[in-house]
Amino acid sequence: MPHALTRAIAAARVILLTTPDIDGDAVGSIVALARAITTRWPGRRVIVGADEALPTRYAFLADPDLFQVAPDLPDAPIDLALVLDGDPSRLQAVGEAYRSARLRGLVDHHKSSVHADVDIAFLDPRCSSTAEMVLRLCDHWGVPLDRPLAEAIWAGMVFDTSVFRYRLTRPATLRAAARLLETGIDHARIVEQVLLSQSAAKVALRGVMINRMRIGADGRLAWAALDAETVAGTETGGLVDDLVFIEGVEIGALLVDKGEGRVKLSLRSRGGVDVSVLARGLSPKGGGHARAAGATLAGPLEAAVQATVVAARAALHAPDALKGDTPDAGA
Ligand SMILES: [Mn+2]
Repeated sequence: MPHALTRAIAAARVILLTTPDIDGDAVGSIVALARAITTRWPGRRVIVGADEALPTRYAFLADPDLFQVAPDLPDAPIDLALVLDGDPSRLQAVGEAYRSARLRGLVDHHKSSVHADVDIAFLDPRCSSTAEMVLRLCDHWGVPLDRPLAEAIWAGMVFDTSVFRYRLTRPATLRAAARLLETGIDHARIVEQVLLSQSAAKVALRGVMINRMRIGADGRLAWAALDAETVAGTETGGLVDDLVFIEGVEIGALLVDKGEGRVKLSLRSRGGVDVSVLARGLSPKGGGHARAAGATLAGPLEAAVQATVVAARAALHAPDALKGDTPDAGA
């Protein structure tokens, strides 16, 4: 167990929790860890900072004021900064607060996380979600599993496993899930809130994506590109899943023009290709899991599409070269 992390939290007065991507696992993990820390060590001040505001979908998990948007963070010297569910190198404005901390740590289940800028790492790439790792911390610290804690951890687990569909769902994951349900949480409502419920704009965007989808590499690659004008600020999380679950397709790739010369690439795999290696090959900060990964590429959109398709075709033709150490792992 992470004794160094426990000692660092016990010794800190002001603790910053942050993440590079505000998704269901990141929010669930942060909310749960903040609660666990203040329960176990009353008097600790926990600041939650991120590069974006908390999406309204997750508002039911946290006081909206809990998540503060960098650089507008409280002006307090940070003793310990922890990044959850992602790589510290991908922090943007909040990275300055992270680096200002006396001690820096990482709690993560991504296998491609880089350990630069990290003093203490609690990593478990076999874990289905960072939230599941936070539950282990709660147990280690003797923090009782109450309903608010269980709701936050459940949100993270169901988000990252897509309700226990993916390979990283292990017996331990389901045992942990059973304990969460035993607290009496409204598990179905949380699944609806974090995964199923979508804006009308996103459903319409899915239609556009499917219309623009291209299939290549003998039916093994599906990709689509969405320009900034079409996306118009609509959230695109999870759309890429529609591309990979097509019969015969092994890699799904969605490219979204974020403006200012940046293109967000989301990759999914269900064949032998480790897309975290593919993402890393396309951008030094790219990465993720064997079956779900991403990267930010340089624009214009057409150039990013071209680079992605070329790299994905190469990966499909030489899958051994891109296989990770644990081909069975992946989100
Ligand atoms: Mn995660």
